[in-house]
Formats: sequence, structure tokens, C-alpha cells
Amino acid sequence: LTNREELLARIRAQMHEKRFNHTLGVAQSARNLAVRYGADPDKAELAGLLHDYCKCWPVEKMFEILVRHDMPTELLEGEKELWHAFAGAIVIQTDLGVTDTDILQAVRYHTTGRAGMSLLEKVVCVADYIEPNRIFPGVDEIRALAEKNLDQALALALGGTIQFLIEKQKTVYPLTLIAYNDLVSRKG
Ligand code: DGI
Ligand code: FE
Ligand code: FE
Ligand code: FE
Repeated sequence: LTNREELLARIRAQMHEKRFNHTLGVAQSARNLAVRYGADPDKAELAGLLHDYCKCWPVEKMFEILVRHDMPTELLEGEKELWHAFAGAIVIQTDLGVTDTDILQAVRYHTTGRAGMSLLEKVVCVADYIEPNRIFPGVDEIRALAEKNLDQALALALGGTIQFLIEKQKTVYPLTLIAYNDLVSRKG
């Protein structure tokens, strides 16, 4: 991959149009947040472009990649919705040659979060919630908060996801709870 056009075409080929538009939105929102909070804007944009790289792949393909890379049982036996983040971090490395650890981690933890998230991880995770195409109850409040306090915006976003999962009687991945607790206990 030698240029941006080629990269965009490669990403475009992995997903349907709506997901690609979301991807472009996350890249732009991540760049904006990076500028505001002092993360690397180019890394943020690239992580945004790559964050859902294998979101639309068949689950069998993601599962195979995760098994080959010794992912924890709790992930393999848990919600398939989480697989694209962990598989994506592997695939952009093996298939696209991305080596930047900050970017790989931002992709890996963009869905679940984790304790002690890096600034870039937070930026991508929040951008995923607030990009312009996103519409869900409470999104405007998260957008507004993201202008003022990144940690609080992320706590609100993850809290909303946890609430949503509980309402649907779905499992909450341990890392998501840890990420939420970590952000809420730090806020002063
Ligand atoms: O890939 P996107 O749709 O852009 O967004 P995402 O990667 O943040 O989330 C994908 C889905 O994963 C979303 O429907 C919510 C779900 N999710 C996030 N955290 C958890 C979760 N699902 C479960 N079961 N447990 C979690 O902790
Ligand atoms: Fe995702
Ligand atoms: Fe899809
Ligand atoms: Fe996304």
C-alpha cells in the first residue's frame, strides 16, 4: 500500500457502503479529537480508517484468526460483536503491514475499551460513538461532552453501552466494565 487512494480502496473492498461511510466519519472525528486533546492527528485518522476493517467479514473467518492467535476463551465464547476489534488489530498487521503499536492497540480496544486506555485509544473509541452518521439516544450529549472532557464522554458512552447490554440481557465483556470503572473512579 503506497498511497492513501490505495488504502481507501482496500478498506472500501472489505465492507458495505454504510460501514465505509461510518469509517470515514470515525477517521475525521478521531482527527478532530486528536487535535483537541493533543494526540497524534495522523495516527488517529489512520486508526479511525482501520478500526472496523473486518467488521463485515464472516464470523468464521474472524474466529479462525482469533484461535490461531491464542485469544482468551472469554472472547471466543463471548459476543461475536467483539471479534472484529481483536481480529482487526491482527489483520491490519498481517495483511496491510501496519506496525505502529499505538494504532494496533486503538483498533484492538475500540469496542471494549480496557483499564488505563491510552489517549489514542480513547480518541478512537469516542470517535466511534460520535461520528456524524451515528444516531442513537444520547449521542448528542456524548458529542457535547467530547468537546469538553474526553474521559467523561467515554464514561458516558461506555455506561450507555453497558446499560443497553443489560436491557437486552447480553453479557458485558469484563474489559468494558473495567474501562468504565477506571474512567469513573478517576474523574475528580
Ligand atoms: O463496530 P461498531 O458498530 O462501529 O461499534 P463497536 O465496535 O463499538 O461495537 C460493536 C457492538 O459491540 C455494539 O453493538 C455494542 C457491542 N458491545 C460493545 N461492548 C460490548 C458489546 N457487546 C457485548 N456483548 N459486551 C460488551 O462489553
Ligand atoms: Fe467496531
Ligand atoms: Fe456489516
Ligand atoms: Fe465503528
